[in-house]
Amino acid sequence: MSRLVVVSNRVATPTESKGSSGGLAVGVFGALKDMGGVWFGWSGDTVTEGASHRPPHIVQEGNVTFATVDLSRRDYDQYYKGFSNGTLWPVFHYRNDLAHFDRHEYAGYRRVNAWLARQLLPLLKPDDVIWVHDYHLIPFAEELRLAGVKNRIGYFLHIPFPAPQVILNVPVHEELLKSLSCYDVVGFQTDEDEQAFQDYIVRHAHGVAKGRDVQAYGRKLRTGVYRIGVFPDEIADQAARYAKRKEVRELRTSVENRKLVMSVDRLDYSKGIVERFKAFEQLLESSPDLQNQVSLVQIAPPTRSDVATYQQIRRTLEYEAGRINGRFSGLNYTPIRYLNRRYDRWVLMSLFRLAQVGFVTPLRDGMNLVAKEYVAAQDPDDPGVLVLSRFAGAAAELDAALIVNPHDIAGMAEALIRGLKMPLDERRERHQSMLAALRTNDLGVWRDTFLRDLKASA
Ligand code: GDG
Repeated sequence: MSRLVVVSNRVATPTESKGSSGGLAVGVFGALKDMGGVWFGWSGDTVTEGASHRPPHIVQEGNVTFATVDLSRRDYDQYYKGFSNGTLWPVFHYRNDLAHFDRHEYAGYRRVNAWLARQLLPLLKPDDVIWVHDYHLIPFAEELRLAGVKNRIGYFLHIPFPAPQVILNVPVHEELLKSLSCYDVVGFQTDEDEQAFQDYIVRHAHGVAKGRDVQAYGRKLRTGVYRIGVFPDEIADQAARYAKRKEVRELRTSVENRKLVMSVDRLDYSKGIVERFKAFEQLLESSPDLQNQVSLVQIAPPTRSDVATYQQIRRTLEYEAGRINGRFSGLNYTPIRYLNRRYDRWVLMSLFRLAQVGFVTPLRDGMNLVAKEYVAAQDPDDPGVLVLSRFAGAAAELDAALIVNPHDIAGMAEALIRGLKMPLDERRERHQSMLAALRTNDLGVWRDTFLRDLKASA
């Protein structure tokens, strides 16, 4: 039987994979345990130039090998901070205004991909199935192919694939798309993403796309839509089990009898947090009966904080939270609780269950797992309401949410009010429908369908 080799920018630790953090790491580790194999990628550490080119650090956990490498400061600056997060992330989220392009960074991105591929070679066996994840590693398969690797190699893009007109802004778009064609299966979160990729192939690469079969740059590949999910029963169990713990009791006591709107995001400009704060302000302004009666808890652990655009969004949010709280706070009331720190997963799931509204309004998002986690964490007898951006991949499945346009501040405020006042019957009906969608397409289905297609390819 073939082994599975997973390649991602960051590799979860064995402890994270076994359940303490939940989510994606646990899902991927499940497949690795079933098939045996290797999880390969960056350790998360940067070291001096000379020390960075050491062979992978190996940790064995049963039949799974965790193999990680360190990056030099220059690799990190060019590959991770530069081209991945300064060019690809903003452009793929339709934010050309926040993107920059630097040839040296792109050269570093390619150099690190080539180097990572060479590090993986000695760990590979001929019939291993290789599954590469996300925008940091677009050229990875091309580098393996150049080294003579004939294995099946699949790629899953966790973020949106933008319309061709948008990706044309990246000066090296052709090289990137040519690199993608070296995979056997390229997977996307939504139909729109898959369509955008195929449109590029047909219009700009003189390729052919028939159904899921694509021919371009002298290669044949398949595309597919694999909507990433969660394990809803595990989340429900966690959310209910920890309801009596200190952190959860503290929040419940501190909000007294007020209603709670809950948001959790990595601190990122793609998540629409500024617009969300303004919508909450509008709700307070337009509904005096809700003033002092409802709080927004926004958990936003900082990420990529050495990238200038992330420093800017952080300043803007601090300003907006301060301004709105200055306007509407009372001696015993803070409308927006803005928390720049990371919480344990069980705390988040328990807080989701306490909240009457889950407020998830990204400007663009590949899927958005928080939306799914919020739904899964609800008490089915008395569930909260999800207010969800139409630009989250999750909106395709969670159409029983209150779907909003995150640029429409007044529309979001109205949806919040509707959510806060929604009768129990309607809440239950919407929740049941969304939970059914989560169950049909859970994290296991995502993983198994992708791997089934990859194994059947070539
Ligand atoms: C990318 C795509 C796609 C957040 N804060 C804390 C914490 N989290 C957890 C959430 C959730 C995960 O992080 C975030 O996942 P999202 O899907 O919401 O967003 P991205 O991080 O941008 O993920 C996205 C995803 O990949 C998967 O394909 O859906 O579109 O952008 O699980 O709960 N977890 C803990 N503490 C926190 O403070 N423990």
